[in-house]
Amino acid sequence: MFKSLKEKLKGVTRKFGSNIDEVIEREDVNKPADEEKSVSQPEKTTPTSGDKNEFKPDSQNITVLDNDRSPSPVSEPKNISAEKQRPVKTGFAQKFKVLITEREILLSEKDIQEPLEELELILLENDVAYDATEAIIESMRRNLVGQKRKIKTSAEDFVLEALKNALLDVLGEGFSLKDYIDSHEKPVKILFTGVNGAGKTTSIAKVAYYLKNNGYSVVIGSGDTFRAGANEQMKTHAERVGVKVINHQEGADPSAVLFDAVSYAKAHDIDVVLGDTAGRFHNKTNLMKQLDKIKRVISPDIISYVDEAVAGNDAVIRAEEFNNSVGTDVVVLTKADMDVKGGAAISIAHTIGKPVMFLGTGQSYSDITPFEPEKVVNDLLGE
Ligand SMILES: Nc1nc2c(ncn2[C@@H]2O[C@H](COP(=O)(O)OP(=O)(O)O)[C@@H](O)[C@H]2O)c(=O)[nH]1
Ligand SMILES: [Mg+2]
Repeated sequence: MFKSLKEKLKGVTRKFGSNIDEVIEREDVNKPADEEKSVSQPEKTTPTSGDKNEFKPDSQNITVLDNDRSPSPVSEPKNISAEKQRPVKTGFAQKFKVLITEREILLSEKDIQEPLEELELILLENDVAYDATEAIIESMRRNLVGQKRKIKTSAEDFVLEALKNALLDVLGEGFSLKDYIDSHEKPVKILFTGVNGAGKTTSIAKVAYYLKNNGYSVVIGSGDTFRAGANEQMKTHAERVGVKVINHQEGADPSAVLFDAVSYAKAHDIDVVLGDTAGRFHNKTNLMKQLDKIKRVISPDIISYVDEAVAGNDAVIRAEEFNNSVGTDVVVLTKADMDVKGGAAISIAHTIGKPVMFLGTGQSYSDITPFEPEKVVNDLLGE
């Protein structure tokens, strides 16, 4: 998932890191000697043996970074001047590339201009919408430039933190279907809408499977009465995941099908109704009219717009149009497993102002993931 974007983000984070390291070096070169001493009354000792395991850095807030490992805090104080130990230029340099204390740094726009521009280009090239890209860049600028900032471990970690916050800002809060169901009157009625082939029917089967596994009862309304074979497809899925499906004949009024599904749920104490719809009609106006009627007849609690993550910016534009015409509460992004860019997943919530509810991540019924921004960002940034 989002492989190309992940790699590019890794590369640009490194660039930010090395730019910031240069600033740190420059500050150190310019720093008067007595100021340096005043940082931590040093009683200078240097490691005496070649055994790496014996090396114990000096103060509580020193972190040793191995390029191949994640940072690990090291305690056991000794009295080495931390400032003077960074970067380590002894034989340890091979193993411990960077050794820094927690320190403060003041960056100017110029110091990070190049990687910032590169980041902007990477986001746009990976289909992150323009507005979301600008919001991310602005957040990076705000979090890095113009004020003294604390760097706790390495410059790269410092940048990762800023990037994480910037991405979390645009991803919004996400949407927990379980929490929604738990706090609403049953049955909760969820309508799935969106273009043909986007993955509505498959997603309904996956959501039914997900809800069943989480202890909720489900009925499906086979509301795509327009396409020949849609009923059969839905029936097969429903049988496989073990969920009741309500259907009428091909060409029937979808509002009537979904009305029956809701009545069935009420009569059988079922928690959730999942309503399928046609992605296409004779023309767009008719499709909109049909959706309007469904809305009037069953008053869905959640209108879920389904589109493919792989469609990138097109998915974002379609979702926005759909939200403006029919109204949308949440978005389901399918085929994220085939999406190397991740642009739609990153920008759709920011652009349309509605959260992503699920990511479809494959062809199996279990290939559906609740969209949790923190997890998505950690995955993107390789944590
Ligand atoms: N790889 C992958 N394929 C998916 C995913 N979701 C749906 N599909 C496929 O997309 C195609 C269209 O799905 P369908 O549910 O019929 O779309 P609908 O027309 O919107 O109902 C089918 O071949 C699905 O197997 C997904 O998350 N990953
Ligand atoms: Mg379908």
